[in-house]
Formats: sequence, C-alpha cells, structure tokens
Amino acid sequence: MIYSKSADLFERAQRSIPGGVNSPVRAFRSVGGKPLFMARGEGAHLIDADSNRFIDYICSWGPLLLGHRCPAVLAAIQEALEIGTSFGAPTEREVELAEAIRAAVPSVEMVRLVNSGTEATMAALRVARGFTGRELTIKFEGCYHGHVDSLLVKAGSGMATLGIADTQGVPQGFAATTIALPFNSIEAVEQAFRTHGDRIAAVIVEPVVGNMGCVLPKAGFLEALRELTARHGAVLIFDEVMTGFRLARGGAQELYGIRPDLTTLGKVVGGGLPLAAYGGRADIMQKVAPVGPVYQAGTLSGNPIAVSAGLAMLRQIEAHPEIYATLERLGAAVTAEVPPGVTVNRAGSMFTFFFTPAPVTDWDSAKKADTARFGVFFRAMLERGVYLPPSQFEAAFLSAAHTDQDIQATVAAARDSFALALAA
Ligand code: HOZ
Repeated sequence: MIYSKSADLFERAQRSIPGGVNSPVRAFRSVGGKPLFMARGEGAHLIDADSNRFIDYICSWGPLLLGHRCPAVLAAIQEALEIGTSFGAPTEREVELAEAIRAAVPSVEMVRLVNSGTEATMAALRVARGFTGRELTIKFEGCYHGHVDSLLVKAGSGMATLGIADTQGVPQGFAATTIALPFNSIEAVEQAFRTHGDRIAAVIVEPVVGNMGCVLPKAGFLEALRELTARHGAVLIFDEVMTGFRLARGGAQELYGIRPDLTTLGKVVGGGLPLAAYGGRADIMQKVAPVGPVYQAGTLSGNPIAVSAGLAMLRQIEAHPEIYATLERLGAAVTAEVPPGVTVNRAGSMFTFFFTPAPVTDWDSAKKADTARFGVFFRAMLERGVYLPPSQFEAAFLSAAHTDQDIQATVAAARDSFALALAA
C-alpha cells in the first residue's frame, strides 16, 4: 500500500503537535512505521488520506459499537445542530440521557455527565474521598483510568506502550496516595486492607481490563473486591469506560453480577462524541455540588450535540438487544485460529492477541509478550487491510457493523501475519 499523503501529513503535524498526534498511542511508536491519517469511516471500515481501505478494529478506541456513521446517531446529531451547539444550561435531553443510563445500569442511581473518561475517573475518586473522608486509593498494575495525576502509577495504555514507568509532572504526594497491586490477586488486596484498611477511600478497577491488552478477571476476583470494600467501608469504583454498554447493555457489572458503588462510563455512552459520565449510589452522589461539598463542574458538560449522540446510541442498543449475541459470535470467529506461541484473550467484542505462549492474567504476564513480534504482526495486518490498535497493550474492538465477510478476510490476513511474526 502507498501511504504518502499520511507521511506528508505526519511530517507537517510534528511541526505543530507534540509527536504529531493528540494522544500518544496513535503515533505507532511501538509498532514501527508512521501513523495513518484518516479521511473517512464507513460502517466497519476506515479509508485513509491515500484512499486505502481498512477493516477497523480500533473503532475510535471503543465508542463505535455500531460502526462509523451509524445512521441513527448521525440523524440525532443533525437534529441537535438545529437548536444550537452549546447552552451552558440544562436541557431536557440531559435528563433523558441520565434516565437512559440509569435504566441500563441499575447500580447508577444518580449520574453526572462530563466530557471524557479521564474527567469521570478523576471526579469519581474525588467523590469517594469526600464521602469516606479518606485519601488512599487502590488501583491495579496495567489498568489505566485516564491521565488523572494520582492514577498514572503503574498505568497501562500509552504508558505501557511507551515503556514510561511513572510519568514526570505528577507530584510525589499525589502518587503516594495510590497503592498499585497486581490485577487478579485477592491476597494482595487483602494484605493492603489489613495494613491500611481505615485509610483506603476507594478501589478502582477495570472489571475487564482493556488497557494492558484485554485481560479477564479470574473467578472470584471481582466478588472479593466487592466483599472487601464493603467490609472496610471503602468505595468500589468500576471503571467501565471501555466495557460499559459494550460487554452487555449493563456493562461488565451486568455480565459478572456485581454491583459497584460508583461507575465511570465513557466511549459508547457518547455515541462517538466527547461525553462521559460517573454515577452510582445516591447517598454517595449526593455529596456532589451543588447538593454536597465535593466540587466538580464543566462548561461543556451535558453538551446538547454529544448528549443527542449518546442518547441515540443508547436507544439503538435498547432497541436491538440482539447485537450482543452478534458481537459474541463475531468475536469468537475472529479469534478462533491462533497458532502456538500466541495467547488470545477475549471478552465479547474486546480481544487481544498476545505474542506469548503463557496465559495473560495480569501486568507481569502481559509484559512478557514479545512486542517486536507484535510489531511485525501489526504491520503485516495493515498491509493486508486490517487496522488493529498499534500496541500490544491495547484491546481491539469489534462493532455490530462488522460482517462475516470482514471477519473471514481478517482471519485470512491473520494466518499470513502470524506466520511472518512468528518466523521473525
Ligand atoms: N488511551 C486510549 C485507549 N486506551 C487511547 C486513546 C487515543 O489514542 O485515542
């Protein structure tokens, strides 16, 4: 394939934007080559600036559960444009979206709309601290909760991709409020509660991790988090920015039957526009200003265009519950053929091919993956028209717009690409 227009745009971008990108993983640094600049999306496909067509497994890093330019979402955006782009005042649609979120995720008794997943986790943590009067947070190594200062400790996603252990610019005092433990280790959480129990405000977890690649919770892990937090008076926060409305309409908490105290949502809930949310138990959410003393605000929060897109997305999901069976079937098919030397992890429409023969259950096992081989695989897939996340440590996403034909083409491309990567 020829990527000359993307290459030119990348040269130009680097003169004005750090690294030429507005989010680090997009720079392709860990897989080699240069990022593609996109011109257009169509269902499950992306067309780049050089008119190359790809089957898209990033789906905007998760939001596009129904594919690019879903007609119902586009129609809602068009309609919203007729009334104005921003009011900085409440609208009826915000109430409808809040009600739609509550209907889908019953643990969310009250909800506040924000603009990004980072804002949602930052606010949820602040509310948990305000509610408990405590300061410490438990997070898990390889989990990523946005670029919140105190949570950029042993974080996944771009930090894992770029090998940045601890980012500069975070005051030591902020990082010291975070205890990072191995994902899936109940013993480590028990030990932390034994040592610091009455100082722990919250445990925050991606119930199915997407940010060290896709990693599933072991049986009993989420249940143990629920039990330990309840016993010690700490707030359990499920970061469902990736999994919310994706693994089930009610997210991972519906799938695993756990009711967290607070939930953060992003990506799908905004229908592809910048919108996120945090919510949960009414007694905790009543701490949020103006009702309570925990401050959180935003000029564009509840933006009418984003709210309309999110509402249209949630209504489509409600009207088409069969999409989850479709996504499960497509997910099983796209990951069915994996050669020895590669481990595949999948939860519904999220998956990762890890270039390691051993099971991947936490960050220690994820980082054993051979990232050089992943780079060869990634580039070979790209040449064959398949656009995967450009990092061993990001989950791939399917949409309901992917067809059986897309999956067959992907499996055929993967057969060749696995062979090339494993021979490298
Ligand atoms: N950190 C995001 C996914 N884990 C990537 C966001 C982006 O580059 O758009």
